[in-house]
Amino acid sequence: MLNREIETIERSELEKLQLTRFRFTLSQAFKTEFYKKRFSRIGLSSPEDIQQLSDIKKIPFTTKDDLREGYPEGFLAVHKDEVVRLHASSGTTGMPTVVHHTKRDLDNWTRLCTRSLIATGATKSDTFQNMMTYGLFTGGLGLHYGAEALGMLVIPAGAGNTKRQIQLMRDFKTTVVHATPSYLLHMADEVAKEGITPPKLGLKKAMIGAEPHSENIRKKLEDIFKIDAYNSYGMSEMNGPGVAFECIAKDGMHLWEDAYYMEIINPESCENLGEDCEGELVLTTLEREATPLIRYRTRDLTSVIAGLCSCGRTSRRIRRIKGRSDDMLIINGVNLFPSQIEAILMKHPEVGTNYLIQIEKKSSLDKITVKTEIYPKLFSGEITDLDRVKKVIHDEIKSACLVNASIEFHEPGSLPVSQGKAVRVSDLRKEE
Ligand code: DLL
Repeated sequence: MLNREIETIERSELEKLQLTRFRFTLSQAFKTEFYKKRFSRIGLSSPEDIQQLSDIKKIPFTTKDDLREGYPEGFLAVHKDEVVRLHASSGTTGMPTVVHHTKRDLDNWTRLCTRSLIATGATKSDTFQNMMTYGLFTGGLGLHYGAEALGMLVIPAGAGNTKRQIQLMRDFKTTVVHATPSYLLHMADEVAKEGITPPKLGLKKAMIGAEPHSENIRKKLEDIFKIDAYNSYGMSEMNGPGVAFECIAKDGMHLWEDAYYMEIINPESCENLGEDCEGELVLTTLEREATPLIRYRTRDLTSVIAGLCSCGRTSRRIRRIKGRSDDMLIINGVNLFPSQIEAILMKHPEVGTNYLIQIEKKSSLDKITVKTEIYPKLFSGEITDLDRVKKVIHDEIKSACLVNASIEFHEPGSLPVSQGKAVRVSDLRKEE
């Protein structure tokens, strides 16, 4: 059920609550090694030095590198006896980033996850199959506890083993799944291979997140499985899933502002941007005891949607994540986000569920190749048919992204699949 008191709170009341909670975050931050040093450098001696929310700008940003520097306990604000769990980032390079949680932190996170699920219309009568990785990655346990608290029947399937996933879905009549969009697309192919038409599985909803995906990917999934798919955004530094989530209106993700203070900045100049302006999302935890984070630069690019949502929730919404500011590719001087290519590919019914963007250096120029799986049954068998679709995709990419990409078609199942976050770019320039 919608928690009216908090989810439909008036803006002025919300801001009062945010200020009180931000002061709490500051008081916690004063107990950490990292912020103690940082605050003394900028002359902040007590949480009372912050009079209003906009004073937050007096505090420098916190970055992933800061978190790595603070590894393992530089951001810990409570006695170790109070810590009941830790999660660490899926970072593939350098030190991982770690977040400690008290019992209250976990309860708060669960509350946000339950709230998110409710916003999509899920109820205690649903059976929830969690196909995210369990472990240090937050995708597994976060929504797991949120779904249990809602009273759903939870199947902690974990990632991978697609045959077993299908078996579980059929035997226990799963109605809601939680997965990365790329895994769910892969699953659609496997379901078909088993001779089952995907809608026969009887799924109703999918919670999809943990990686960027386009609106056309959502539509494709909804169409294949005949379900409603909801975008779920979060990161381990901010607990995990349950930071922002789509509601039944599917018009942007409500960022839970009673738990996170958000800013959007220009990633280069770092100045704050207004609603509808695209920039980098910066988040401050407002409730966390064990690992307070202030002005954390997420690197994720989005914008705030102006106006209220038709669902009645007053938490502002952010647009689908366009990519990370550090994901941006520069192809012969032209800036390109993989999501732009994906949006074009997924418009075409002939294009299958998996693709890879490869970039190489050829006689000092960048060469980009878009490899995509296709459904051969959609072609008449005429080679000219294939060439026609390739040319249309090439021309659309040229006109929308200003790059000249070679388009390659591959058989379904021939491009690499990952069970977790999809790897969509292979930049071979870095290896030279
Ligand atoms: O991916 C937490 C999560 C799990 C979110 C399950 C949603 C569902 P990390 O591994 O720390 O945590 O990765 C966080 O993934 O900064 C974004 O760049 C990206 N990301 C997460 N959700 C989305 C989304 C989890 N819905 C990083 N759309 C974030 C686009 C997303 N990117």
